[in-house]
Amino acid sequence: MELSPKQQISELIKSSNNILLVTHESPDSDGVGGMIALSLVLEKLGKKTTMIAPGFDDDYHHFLPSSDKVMPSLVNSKDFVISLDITNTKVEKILYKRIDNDRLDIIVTPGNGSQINQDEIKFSSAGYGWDLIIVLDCATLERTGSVQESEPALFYEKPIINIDHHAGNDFFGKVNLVEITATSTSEVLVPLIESLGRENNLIDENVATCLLTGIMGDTSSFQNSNTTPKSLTVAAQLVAAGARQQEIVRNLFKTKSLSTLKLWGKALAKLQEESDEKFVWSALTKEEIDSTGAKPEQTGGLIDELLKTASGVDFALLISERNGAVHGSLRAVSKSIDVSIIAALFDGGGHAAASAFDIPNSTLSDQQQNIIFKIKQYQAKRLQA
Ligand SMILES: [Mn+2]
Repeated sequence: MELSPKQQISELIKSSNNILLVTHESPDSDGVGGMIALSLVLEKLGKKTTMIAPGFDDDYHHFLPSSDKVMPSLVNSKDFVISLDITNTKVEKILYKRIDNDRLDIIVTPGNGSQINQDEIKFSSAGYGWDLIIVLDCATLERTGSVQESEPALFYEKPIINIDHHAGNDFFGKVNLVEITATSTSEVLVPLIESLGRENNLIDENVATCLLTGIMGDTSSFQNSNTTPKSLTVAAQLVAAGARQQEIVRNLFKTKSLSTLKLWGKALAKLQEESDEKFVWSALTKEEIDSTGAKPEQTGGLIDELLKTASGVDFALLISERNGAVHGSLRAVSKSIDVSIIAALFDGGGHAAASAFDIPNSTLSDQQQNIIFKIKQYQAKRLQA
């Protein structure tokens, strides 16, 4: 009988010792919470883990246990190997000498009057030592951003487990646990973790807190239209397991830095309602974001703030300039709309309830009119039908 993805994951984990966990760029509560939860569980099972969340640097997730172990990029910790072909050379002595603290000389003394030629010396990297990679909350490997860019070979060398809930997931893993009806990757992780060890209680207070953080992040604390009965059941189970729900609410939704409030103020002041086409939108230039002292990632929670202002509309849109691109973020208010279709108008994607797109190498002044025009056209047609 063929093993289910969950069983295959369990087998792969059993046979691995040193596991790399990666989530997406501009990591959110689901990516970070899910990743830390799984790492805590794997460590309990005696595994060594490394966590990478590209660009991780925010004030919201520091309350999570072990968040200080999340690295913002792939640290170049590969061993560097200098190898010498000794078929024709005898080596009598090797020593190294440190010169002025900024140079290291490795001195190889040949024996029996032999000589070392430069072409007998080779340099290479010895690899990172991970035997398994688990990618979380990423529809494609490209979502791991700088990790894939800096070390594309890494993903060919080792087996990948792909755990996600995005409809557009392209099944890049050796094993793919993709559940598109789940609110979040953290929700997908709950039954997986349970299956990893039935005897020992793997979902302790810390693990439950991380998982609930992920679910609450992706549903905006159960406010979004993507909230399902199942997600509420899982959340109740996590609270029963000791998840510190009040702490999550305080950190994710109530504690806002001054820069975030300024950023929200700017976006709310520019909020526009297209009442005929039933959506609200706002736009922020790079200068506007910079002037508040906020980082581009802080626009993440802002779209949910726009939602609260939006009654009687189908969706909210936030356009912002991010890393040389124009980034659009969409959230459905009404259950009747699939915002991933709108994101697809600009080659983006996501879920029916939450989607995004990027228009590379462009500015708001180039794109804003066109974006709004296209969306209005789409909505006008849709609402007529
Ligand atoms: Mn997610």
